[in-house]
Amino acid sequence: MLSIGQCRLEARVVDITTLAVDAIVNAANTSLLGGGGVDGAIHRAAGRDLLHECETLGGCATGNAKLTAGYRLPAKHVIHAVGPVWGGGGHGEAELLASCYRRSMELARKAHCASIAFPAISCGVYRFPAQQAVRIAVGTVIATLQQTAGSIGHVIFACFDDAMFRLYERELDDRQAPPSKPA
Ligand code: AR6
Repeated sequence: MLSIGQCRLEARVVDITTLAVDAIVNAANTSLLGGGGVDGAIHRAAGRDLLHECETLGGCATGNAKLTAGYRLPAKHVIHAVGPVWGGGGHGEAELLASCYRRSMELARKAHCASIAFPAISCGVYRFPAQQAVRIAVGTVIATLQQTAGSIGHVIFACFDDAMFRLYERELDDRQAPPSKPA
């Protein structure tokens, strides 16, 4: 766990569809019409009404995100972020992934969310190297929190397996400021 100002950041091994937070982030594709992985799980748990709202959104560019209601999910909102497909690293993948986290935080703040949970965007079917993705995820969320004091007091990095959880734990630990020396 790590605190940045008033905000708590933590990693958990959990199915993101079970989290009763103000917003969960979906690792979507540009159509926003569903797919496999976490996207499929979110659509299954939210029900058909989520798809109907997504159909009105006109898709979403890579690196961007769009917000919907959560419908039958315990989460109030879903933020559909479109991560880059890993193509070796020379196609702006790192910046596009960072942009997903920035845009998701921005939309969550605009919707007055106090809590948000992220999956490891692009780390499944899109094959982004996990360690680099985790560094970008944590670094971008921290930078966003430092730049704008907003409503968000709790960020959860939802991991599907222990290996991913350990990467987030290490990254959060590494960014913990060293305790100040006694006078
Ligand atoms: N809760 C938390 N994490 C999960 C869950 C879950 N229920 N299910 C999977 N993960 P992926 P991508 C993890 O493939 O790489 C879809 O078809 C998973 O272990 O879902 O961004 C979309 O429609 C991995 O660490 O997303 C797109 O076409 C992470 O979530 C495409 O896949 C992301 O894996 C997007 O690919």
